[in-house]
Amino acid sequence: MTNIPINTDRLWASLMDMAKIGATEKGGNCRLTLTDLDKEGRDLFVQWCKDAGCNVTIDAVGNIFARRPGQDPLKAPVMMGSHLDTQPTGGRFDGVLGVLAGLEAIRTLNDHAVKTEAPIEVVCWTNEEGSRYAPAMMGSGVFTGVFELDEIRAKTDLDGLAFGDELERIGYAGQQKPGAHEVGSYFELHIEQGPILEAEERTIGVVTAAQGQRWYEITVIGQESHAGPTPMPIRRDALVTASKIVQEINRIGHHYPPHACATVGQMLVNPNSRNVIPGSVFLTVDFRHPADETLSMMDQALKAFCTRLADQSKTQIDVVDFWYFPPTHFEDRCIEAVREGARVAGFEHMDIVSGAGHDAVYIAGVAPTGMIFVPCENGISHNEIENASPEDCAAGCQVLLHATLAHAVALD
Ligand code: HGY
Ligand code: MN
Ligand code: MN
Repeated sequence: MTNIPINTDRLWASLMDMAKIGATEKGGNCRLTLTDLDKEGRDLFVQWCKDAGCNVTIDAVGNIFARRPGQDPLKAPVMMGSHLDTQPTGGRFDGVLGVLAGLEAIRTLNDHAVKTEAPIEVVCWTNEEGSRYAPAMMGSGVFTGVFELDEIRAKTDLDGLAFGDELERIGYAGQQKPGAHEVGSYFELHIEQGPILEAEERTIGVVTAAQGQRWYEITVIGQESHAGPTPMPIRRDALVTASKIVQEINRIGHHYPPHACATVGQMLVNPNSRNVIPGSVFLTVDFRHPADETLSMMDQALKAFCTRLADQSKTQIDVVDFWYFPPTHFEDRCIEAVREGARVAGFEHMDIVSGAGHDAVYIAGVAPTGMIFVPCENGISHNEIENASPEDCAAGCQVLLHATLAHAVALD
Protein backbone atom coordinates (compact mmCIF):
# COMPACT_ATOMS: atom_id res chain seq x y z
CA MET A 1 0.00 0.00 0.00
CA THR A 2 2.80 2.40 0.76
CA ASN A 3 3.98 2.32 -2.82
CA ILE A 4 0.92 3.52 -4.74
CA PRO A 5 2.32 5.70 -7.53
CA ILE A 6 2.03 9.45 -7.21
CA ASN A 7 1.03 11.39 -10.33
CA THR A 8 4.27 12.88 -11.65
CA ASP A 9 2.60 15.10 -14.28
CA ARG A 10 0.06 16.49 -11.82
CA LEU A 11 2.80 17.33 -9.30
CA TRP A 12 4.90 19.05 -11.96
CA ALA A 13 1.88 20.97 -13.30
CA SER A 14 1.10 22.26 -9.78
CA LEU A 15 4.73 23.30 -9.26
CA MET A 16 4.72 25.19 -12.56
CA ASP A 17 1.31 26.80 -11.86
CA MET A 18 2.58 28.01 -8.46
CA ALA A 19 5.79 29.26 -10.15
CA LYS A 20 3.70 31.64 -12.29
CA ILE A 21 2.96 33.62 -9.10
CA GLY A 22 5.86 36.01 -8.52
CA ALA A 23 7.70 34.73 -11.60
CA THR A 24 10.91 36.69 -12.28
CA GLU A 25 12.66 37.44 -15.60
CA LYS A 26 15.45 34.95 -14.96
CA GLY A 27 12.98 32.13 -14.35
CA GLY A 28 12.86 32.28 -10.57
CA ASN A 29 10.28 33.37 -8.02
CA CYS A 30 9.91 36.37 -5.73
CA ARG A 31 7.06 35.83 -3.25
CA LEU A 32 8.33 37.61 -0.13
CA THR A 33 6.40 36.66 2.97
CA LEU A 34 3.11 38.50 3.65
CA THR A 35 3.16 40.36 0.32
CA ASP A 36 0.27 40.27 -2.15
CA LEU A 37 2.16 37.62 -4.11
CA ASP A 38 2.52 35.47 -0.98
CA LYS A 39 -1.24 35.87 -0.50
CA GLU A 40 -1.86 34.81 -4.10
CA GLY A 41 0.25 31.68 -3.62
CA ARG A 42 -1.46 30.87 -0.32
CA ASP A 43 -4.91 31.37 -1.83
CA LEU A 44 -4.08 28.99 -4.69
CA PHE A 45 -2.76 26.37 -2.26
CA VAL A 46 -5.84 26.67 -0.01
CA GLN A 47 -8.15 26.27 -3.03
CA TRP A 48 -6.27 23.18 -4.20
CA CYS A 49 -6.50 21.68 -0.70
CA LYS A 50 -10.24 22.31 -0.54
CA ASP A 51 -10.63 20.79 -4.02
CA ALA A 52 -8.87 17.71 -2.57
CA GLY A 53 -11.49 17.50 0.18
CA CYS A 54 -9.28 18.82 2.97
CA ASN A 55 -10.49 20.83 5.92
CA VAL A 56 -8.32 23.99 6.09
CA THR A 57 -7.48 25.85 9.32
CA ILE A 58 -5.13 28.78 9.88
CA ASP A 59 -3.36 29.79 13.08
CA ALA A 60 -2.59 33.23 14.47
CA VAL A 61 0.83 33.43 12.80
CA GLY A 62 -0.60 32.43 9.42
CA ASN A 63 0.43 28.76 9.30
CA ILE A 64 -2.01 26.89 7.01
CA PHE A 65 -3.09 23.30 7.94
CA ALA A 66 -5.01 21.20 5.39
CA ARG A 67 -6.36 17.99 6.94
CA ARG A 68 -7.43 14.79 5.17
CA PRO A 69 -9.58 12.91 7.74
CA GLY A 70 -8.44 9.56 9.13
CA GLN A 71 -10.59 6.75 10.48
CA ASP A 72 -9.62 7.77 14.02
CA PRO A 73 -10.17 11.55 14.30
CA LEU A 74 -8.64 11.54 17.77
CA LYS A 75 -5.29 10.33 16.50
CA ALA A 76 -2.63 13.03 16.06
CA PRO A 77 -2.16 13.77 12.36
CA VAL A 78 0.85 12.72 10.34
CA MET A 79 1.99 16.01 8.85
CA MET A 80 3.89 16.89 5.67
CA GLY A 81 4.87 20.42 4.75
CA SER A 82 7.30 23.23 4.11
CA HIS A 83 6.91 26.86 2.97
CA LEU A 84 5.65 28.91 -0.02
CA ASP A 85 7.48 32.16 0.71
CA THR A 86 10.70 32.76 -1.24
CA GLN A 87 13.89 34.77 -1.16
CA PRO A 88 13.89 38.01 -3.22
CA THR A 89 15.82 36.19 -5.96
CA GLY A 90 14.48 32.75 -5.08
CA GLY A 91 13.77 29.66 -7.11
CA ARG A 92 10.68 27.63 -8.04
CA PHE A 93 11.38 24.67 -5.73
CA ASP A 94 12.78 25.87 -2.35
CA GLY A 95 9.94 25.14 0.08
CA VAL A 96 7.29 24.88 -2.63
CA LEU A 97 8.26 21.30 -3.47
CA GLY A 98 7.62 20.17 0.10
CA VAL A 99 4.20 21.81 0.25
CA LEU A 100 2.95 20.69 -3.16
CA ALA A 101 4.40 17.17 -2.82
CA GLY A 102 2.37 16.90 0.39
CA LEU A 103 -0.71 17.96 -1.56
CA GLU A 104 0.13 15.43 -4.30
CA ALA A 105 0.41 12.68 -1.69
CA ILE A 106 -3.11 13.55 -0.50
CA ARG A 107 -4.42 13.68 -4.07
CA THR A 108 -2.89 10.22 -4.67
CA LEU A 109 -4.52 8.78 -1.56
CA ASN A 110 -7.84 10.18 -2.79
CA ASP A 111 -7.34 8.65 -6.26
CA HIS A 112 -6.86 5.24 -4.67
CA ALA A 113 -9.50 5.72 -1.93
CA VAL A 114 -6.88 4.86 0.67
CA LYS A 115 -8.12 5.07 4.25
CA THR A 116 -5.63 5.84 6.98
CA GLU A 117 -6.02 5.39 10.69
CA ALA A 118 -4.54 8.81 11.55
CA PRO A 119 -5.52 12.02 9.79
CA ILE A 120 -2.98 13.32 7.28
CA GLU A 121 -2.14 17.00 6.98
CA VAL A 122 -0.14 19.19 4.66
CA VAL A 123 1.09 22.45 6.19
CA CYS A 124 2.44 25.71 4.80
CA TRP A 125 4.57 27.46 7.45
CA THR A 126 4.74 31.26 7.48
CA ASN A 127 7.97 33.09 6.67
CA GLU A 128 10.47 30.25 6.59
CA GLU A 129 12.97 32.37 4.65
CA GLY A 130 13.53 35.15 7.18
CA SER A 131 14.36 37.63 4.41
CA ARG A 132 11.69 40.37 4.67
CA TYR A 133 11.28 39.72 8.41
CA ALA A 134 14.15 38.11 10.36
CA PRO A 135 14.88 35.59 11.78
CA ALA A 136 13.90 32.66 9.58
CA MET A 137 11.49 29.80 10.35
CA MET A 138 9.13 32.24 12.09
CA GLY A 139 5.84 30.37 11.61
CA SER A 140 7.21 27.06 12.82
CA GLY A 141 9.14 28.89 15.54
CA VAL A 142 5.96 30.45 16.97
CA PHE A 143 4.12 27.12 16.55
CA THR A 144 6.76 25.34 18.66
CA GLY A 145 7.08 28.08 21.28
CA VAL A 146 10.59 29.19 20.24
CA PHE A 147 9.28 32.67 19.38
CA GLU A 148 6.54 34.69 21.11
CA LEU A 149 3.65 35.65 18.80
CA ASP A 150 3.48 39.29 19.96
CA GLU A 151 7.26 39.69 19.51
CA ILE A 152 7.00 38.40 15.96
CA ARG A 153 3.92 40.50 15.13
CA ALA A 154 5.84 43.63 16.17
CA LYS A 155 8.79 42.98 13.80
CA THR A 156 9.10 45.56 11.01
CA ASP A 157 10.58 45.31 7.53
CA LEU A 158 12.94 47.84 5.91
CA ASP A 159 9.89 50.00 5.02
CA GLY A 160 8.68 49.98 8.63
CA LEU A 161 5.69 47.72 7.90
CA ALA A 162 4.84 45.50 10.90
CA PHE A 163 4.53 41.73 10.50
CA GLY A 164 1.18 41.63 12.34
CA ASP A 165 -0.34 44.38 10.18
CA GLU A 166 0.84 42.72 6.96
CA LEU A 167 -0.47 39.31 8.10
CA GLU A 168 -3.89 40.86 8.72
CA ARG A 169 -3.75 42.81 5.47
CA ILE A 170 -3.38 39.61 3.42
CA GLY A 171 -6.13 37.93 5.44
CA TYR A 172 -4.07 35.15 7.05
CA ALA A 173 -4.20 36.06 10.75
CA GLY A 174 -6.09 32.95 11.77
CA GLN A 175 -7.97 32.13 14.96
CA GLN A 176 -6.12 28.97 15.97
CA LYS A 177 -3.63 29.44 18.82
CA PRO A 178 -0.17 28.54 17.45
CA GLY A 179 0.91 25.18 18.80
CA ALA A 180 -2.59 24.15 19.94
CA HIS A 181 -2.47 21.64 17.13
CA GLU A 182 -1.25 18.08 17.67
CA VAL A 183 1.47 16.64 15.44
CA GLY A 184 1.85 12.84 15.38
CA SER A 185 4.95 13.00 13.20
CA TYR A 186 6.25 15.36 10.53
CA PHE A 187 8.00 14.79 7.20
CA GLU A 188 9.46 17.52 5.00
CA LEU A 189 10.61 17.07 1.41
CA HIS A 190 13.07 19.72 0.22
CA ILE A 191 15.66 20.23 -2.51
CA GLU A 192 19.15 19.74 -1.06
CA GLN A 193 20.28 23.25 -2.01
CA GLY A 194 23.85 21.92 -2.19
CA PRO A 195 25.96 19.79 -4.58
CA ILE A 196 26.32 16.46 -2.73
CA LEU A 197 23.44 14.30 -4.06
CA GLU A 198 24.14 15.34 -7.64
CA ALA A 199 27.88 14.67 -7.26
CA GLU A 200 27.24 11.28 -5.65
CA GLU A 201 24.52 10.48 -8.25
CA ARG A 202 21.92 9.72 -5.59
CA THR A 203 18.22 10.52 -6.03
CA ILE A 204 17.22 10.61 -2.36
CA GLY A 205 18.95 12.22 0.62
CA VAL A 206 18.01 10.59 3.93
CA VAL A 207 18.47 13.63 6.15
CA THR A 208 19.82 12.61 9.56
CA ALA A 209 20.36 16.10 11.01
CA ALA A 210 20.57 19.82 10.27
CA GLN A 211 23.53 21.99 11.20
CA GLY A 212 23.31 24.65 13.88
CA GLN A 213 23.16 28.36 13.07
CA ARG A 214 24.22 31.59 14.75
CA TRP A 215 23.06 34.94 13.30
CA TYR A 216 24.47 38.30 14.42
CA GLU A 217 23.72 41.95 13.71
CA ILE A 218 26.84 44.14 13.80
CA THR A 219 26.79 47.94 13.82
CA VAL A 220 30.04 49.84 13.25
CA ILE A 221 29.98 53.49 14.33
CA GLY A 222 32.68 55.89 13.09
CA GLN A 223 32.26 59.51 12.07
CA GLU A 224 30.74 60.96 8.92
CA SER A 225 32.91 63.68 7.42
CA HIS A 226 33.83 65.22 4.08
CA ALA A 227 35.65 62.89 1.63
CA GLY A 228 37.79 65.84 0.44
CA PRO A 229 39.31 67.89 3.29
CA THR A 230 39.47 65.10 5.93
CA PRO A 231 43.08 63.80 6.17
CA MET A 232 43.41 60.00 6.05
CA PRO A 233 45.15 59.57 9.47
CA ILE A 234 42.32 61.17 11.43
CA ARG A 235 39.40 59.44 9.72
CA ARG A 236 37.02 57.15 11.62
CA ASP A 237 35.73 55.34 8.54
CA ALA A 238 33.00 52.84 9.50
CA LEU A 239 33.12 51.08 6.13
CA VAL A 240 36.87 50.41 6.29
CA THR A 241 36.35 48.82 9.73
CA ALA A 242 33.32 46.84 8.47
CA SER A 243 35.35 45.56 5.52
CA LYS A 244 37.98 44.16 7.92
CA ILE A 245 35.18 42.42 9.84
CA VAL A 246 33.86 40.88 6.60
CA GLN A 247 37.35 39.56 5.81
CA GLU A 248 37.64 38.05 9.32
CA ILE A 249 34.20 36.39 9.05
CA ASN A 250 35.32 34.81 5.79
CA ARG A 251 38.60 33.67 7.41
CA ILE A 252 36.69 32.07 10.31
CA GLY A 253 34.50 30.18 7.80
CA HIS A 254 37.57 28.79 6.04
CA HIS A 255 39.24 27.96 9.35
CA TYR A 256 36.92 25.01 10.18
CA PRO A 257 36.74 22.93 6.98
CA PRO A 258 34.90 21.10 5.53
CA HIS A 259 31.55 22.01 7.09
CA ALA A 260 31.81 25.55 8.52
CA CYS A 261 29.88 28.27 6.69
CA ALA A 262 30.22 32.02 7.25
CA THR A 263 28.31 34.67 5.29
CA VAL A 264 27.68 38.41 5.34
CA GLY A 265 24.49 38.69 3.32
CA GLN A 266 23.31 42.19 4.10
CA MET A 267 25.20 45.48 4.54
CA LEU A 268 23.74 48.97 4.92
CA VAL A 269 26.17 51.90 4.62
CA ASN A 270 25.15 55.22 6.13
CA PRO A 271 24.72 57.84 4.70
CA ASN A 272 25.67 55.90 1.54
CA SER A 273 26.83 59.01 -0.32
CA ARG A 274 29.89 58.82 -2.52
CA ASN A 275 31.62 61.93 -1.10
CA VAL A 276 30.87 61.32 2.60
CA ILE A 277 33.09 59.10 4.78
CA PRO A 278 30.64 56.45 6.07
CA GLY A 279 29.61 57.24 9.63
CA SER A 280 27.96 53.89 10.35
CA VAL A 281 27.57 50.45 8.78
CA PHE A 282 25.06 47.70 9.64
CA LEU A 283 25.89 44.15 8.58
CA THR A 284 24.46 40.68 9.18
CA VAL A 285 26.43 37.51 9.92
CA ASP A 286 25.29 33.91 9.28
CA PHE A 287 27.52 31.19 10.90
CA ARG A 288 26.71 27.49 10.52
CA HIS A 289 28.27 24.19 11.61
CA PRO A 290 27.05 20.65 12.40
CA ALA A 291 28.98 20.64 15.71
CA ASP A 292 27.83 23.03 18.45
CA GLU A 293 31.29 23.34 20.00
CA THR A 294 32.76 24.48 16.69
CA LEU A 295 29.91 26.97 16.28
CA SER A 296 30.90 28.31 19.73
CA MET A 297 34.56 28.64 18.69
CA MET A 298 33.50 30.62 15.62
CA ASP A 299 31.40 32.83 17.91
CA GLN A 300 34.34 33.47 20.24
CA ALA A 301 36.71 34.20 17.35
CA LEU A 302 34.35 36.81 15.89
CA LYS A 303 33.77 38.59 19.19
CA ALA A 304 37.47 38.62 20.15
CA PHE A 305 38.39 40.07 16.74
CA CYS A 306 35.78 42.83 16.99
CA THR A 307 36.96 43.79 20.48
CA ARG A 308 40.57 44.12 19.29
CA LEU A 309 39.59 46.00 16.12
CA ALA A 310 37.45 48.53 18.00
CA ASP A 311 40.54 49.59 19.98
CA GLN A 312 42.76 49.84 16.91
CA SER A 313 40.28 51.55 14.60
CA LYS A 314 38.83 54.35 16.77
CA THR A 315 35.36 53.06 15.86
CA GLN A 316 32.64 51.51 18.04
CA ILE A 317 31.64 47.96 17.11
CA ASP A 318 28.39 46.54 18.52
CA VAL A 319 27.94 42.79 18.03
CA VAL A 320 24.40 41.60 18.81
CA ASP A 321 23.55 37.89 19.07
CA PHE A 322 20.43 37.81 16.90
CA TRP A 323 19.48 34.15 16.56
CA TYR A 324 20.79 30.72 17.49
CA PHE A 325 19.69 27.15 17.16
CA PRO A 326 21.87 24.12 17.87
CA PRO A 327 22.56 21.28 15.43
CA THR A 328 19.37 19.18 15.32
CA HIS A 329 19.15 15.40 14.93
CA PHE A 330 16.00 13.90 13.44
CA GLU A 331 14.10 10.93 14.89
CA ASP A 332 15.53 7.50 14.07
CA ARG A 333 12.07 6.01 13.30
CA CYS A 334 11.44 8.79 10.78
CA ILE A 335 14.90 8.50 9.26
CA GLU A 336 14.31 4.76 8.82
CA ALA A 337 10.86 5.37 7.24
CA VAL A 338 12.54 7.63 4.68
CA ARG A 339 15.35 5.16 4.04
CA GLU A 340 12.83 2.30 3.65
CA GLY A 341 10.72 4.44 1.31
CA ALA A 342 13.73 5.02 -0.93
CA ARG A 343 14.61 1.33 -0.82
CA VAL A 344 11.05 0.13 -1.63
CA ALA A 345 10.80 2.58 -4.50
CA GLY A 346 14.22 1.54 -5.76
CA PHE A 347 15.91 4.95 -5.55
CA GLU A 348 19.66 5.36 -4.93
CA HIS A 349 19.94 7.08 -1.57
CA MET A 350 22.47 8.26 1.00
CA ASP A 351 22.46 9.81 4.47
CA ILE A 352 23.10 13.54 4.49
CA VAL A 353 23.22 16.46 6.95
CA SER A 354 21.26 19.57 5.97
CA GLY A 355 23.33 22.71 5.41
CA ALA A 356 20.19 24.81 5.33
CA GLY A 357 17.74 25.49 8.13
CA HIS A 358 14.19 24.18 7.65
CA ASP A 359 10.90 24.25 9.54
CA ALA A 360 11.57 20.58 10.30
CA VAL A 361 14.35 21.73 12.64
CA TYR A 362 11.79 23.37 14.94
CA ILE A 363 9.10 20.72 14.51
CA ALA A 364 11.68 18.13 15.59
CA GLY A 365 11.45 19.78 19.00
CA VAL A 366 7.79 18.79 19.43
CA ALA A 367 7.23 15.65 17.31
CA PRO A 368 9.12 12.79 15.62
CA THR A 369 10.45 14.40 12.43
CA GLY A 370 12.21 13.34 9.26
CA MET A 371 13.39 15.03 6.07
CA ILE A 372 13.86 13.91 2.50
CA PHE A 373 16.20 15.64 0.03
CA VAL A 374 16.30 15.49 -3.74
CA PRO A 375 19.06 17.01 -5.90
CA CYS A 376 18.94 20.46 -7.45
CA GLU A 377 20.97 21.35 -10.53
CA ASN A 378 24.61 22.17 -9.67
CA GLY A 379 23.47 22.47 -6.04
CA ILE A 380 22.33 26.05 -6.73
CA SER A 381 19.52 27.54 -4.62
CA HIS A 382 18.51 30.99 -3.29
CA ASN A 383 19.05 31.92 -6.91
CA GLU A 384 16.55 32.39 -9.76
CA ILE A 385 18.23 29.66 -11.81
CA GLU A 386 17.45 27.05 -9.08
CA ASN A 387 16.30 23.92 -10.90
CA ALA A 388 15.14 20.35 -10.21
CA SER A 389 13.90 17.62 -12.57
CA PRO A 390 10.31 16.34 -12.73
CA GLU A 391 11.70 12.85 -12.10
CA ASP A 392 13.57 13.83 -8.93
CA CYS A 393 10.60 15.84 -7.63
CA ALA A 394 8.38 12.80 -8.22
CA ALA A 395 10.90 10.49 -6.53
CA GLY A 396 10.97 12.69 -3.45
CA CYS A 397 7.17 12.82 -3.40
CA GLN A 398 6.96 9.02 -3.67
CA VAL A 399 9.26 8.59 -0.67
CA LEU A 400 7.31 11.27 1.22
CA LEU A 401 4.09 9.32 0.61
CA HIS A 402 5.71 6.09 1.77
CA ALA A 403 7.11 7.58 4.97
CA THR A 404 3.84 9.36 5.77
CA LEU A 405 1.72 6.25 5.17
CA ALA A 406 4.08 4.12 7.24
CA HIS A 407 3.30 6.45 10.15
CA ALA A 408 -0.41 6.92 9.41
CA VAL A 409 -1.06 3.14 9.13
CA ALA A 410 -2.85 2.75 5.81
CA LEU A 411 -5.98 0.60 6.39
CA ASP A 412 -7.09 -0.37 2.86
O1 HGY B 1 18.63 30.09 5.87
C1 HGY B 1 18.20 28.97 5.59
O2 HGY B 1 18.93 28.00 5.70
C2 HGY B 1 16.81 28.78 5.10
O3 HGY B 1 16.76 29.07 3.72
N1 HGY B 1 15.88 29.64 5.81
MN1 MN C 1 13.46 26.27 2.21
MN1 MN D 1 15.38 29.02 1.49
